[in-house]
Amino acid sequence: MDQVFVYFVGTAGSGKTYLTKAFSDFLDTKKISHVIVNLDPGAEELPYEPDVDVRERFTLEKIMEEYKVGPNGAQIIGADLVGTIADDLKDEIELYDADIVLVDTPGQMELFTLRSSGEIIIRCFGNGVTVYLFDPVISKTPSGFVSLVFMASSAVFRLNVPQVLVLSKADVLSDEEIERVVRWSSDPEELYDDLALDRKSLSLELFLMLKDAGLFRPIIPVSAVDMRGMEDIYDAIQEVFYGGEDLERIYG
Ligand SMILES: Nc1nc2c(ncn2[C@@H]2O[C@H](COP(=O)(O)OP(=O)(O)OP(=O)(O)O)[C@@H](O)[C@H]2O)c(=O)[nH]1
Ligand SMILES: [Mg+2]
Repeated sequence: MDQVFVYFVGTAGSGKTYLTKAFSDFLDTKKISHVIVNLDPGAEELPYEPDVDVRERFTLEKIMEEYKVGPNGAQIIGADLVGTIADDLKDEIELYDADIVLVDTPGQMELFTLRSSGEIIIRCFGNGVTVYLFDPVISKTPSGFVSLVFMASSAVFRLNVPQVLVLSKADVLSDEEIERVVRWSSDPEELYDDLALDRKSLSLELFLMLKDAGLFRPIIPVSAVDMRGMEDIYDAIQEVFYGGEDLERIYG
C-alpha cells in the first residue's frame, strides 16, 4: 500500500500546526502508523515532535543572517529552499515506512501554494491530499467565507490534488455559527442570499459553477482543543483514496 501524504494548508495562524498534532494523536489511538514532517523553517515551538524537520537544514533565522534579508524575505527564500531538498526529505520519510505522512506547511499559505516549492514537494512525495483550514473568525461572515472559498480553490488549481475542507478551531464558535458556516459550504444559494446586497457584485452563477467544479464542499468543523472532527477528517481522506474503504482494514 502506498503512503498517503496529508498536507495541512491554510492562512497564517489558522491552526495548521495544532491540527497536525491533534490528528496525529487521533491516529495514535487508532494505531495507524504515521510520521510528522515540519516544512516550516520559521516554526519556533512545536506542540509535536517532528520525525522529519526542515529546520535541521535551515531556519528562518539562519536565512536572515546568511542572505541579509528581513523576516518576509527569509520566508520566501525558505519556501524556495524547501523545494530544492524535496528528494532528500522524501528519502528521510521513507526510512520510517509509515502508512500516513502528516505535513505541516509554512505559516503563510501562499508561500506553499503559489510558489513552485509546494508543487515540487507534492509531485515528489506523491499520493497527496490537502486539508484546507478555514479560519473560524474569517469564516463567520458571508464575505469572509466566500474569500476563503476562493483561496482554497486557488490551492486546488495550483497543487492539483484533492482537498478536504475543515472549519478550524470550531470550539471558538457557537453552535449556531458553526451550523451557518456548514450550510453555506453545502448550499451556495443560501450563502448568496446572506451576502450583503452591496457585495453581490459576484454572480450566483459563479458560486454555482464553483459547486459544479467540486470546489464548494461540505466543510468539517474541527478542533484541536476538544478533538471534534478527527474521525470525519479521517473518513474524508479514506473517501479520497479508497472510496470509503477502511484504512485500518487495508493496512491491518
Ligand atoms: N481555541 C482553539 N485554539 C487553537 C486551535 N488550534 C490552534 N489554536 C491556537 O491558534 C494559534 C495558532 O495555531 P497554530 O496551530 O500554530 O496555527 P498555524 O496555522 O500553524 O500558524 P502558523 O504556522 O504560524 O501560520 C495557537 O495559539 C493555538 O493555540 C483550536 O482548535 N482551538
Ligand atoms: Mg504552524
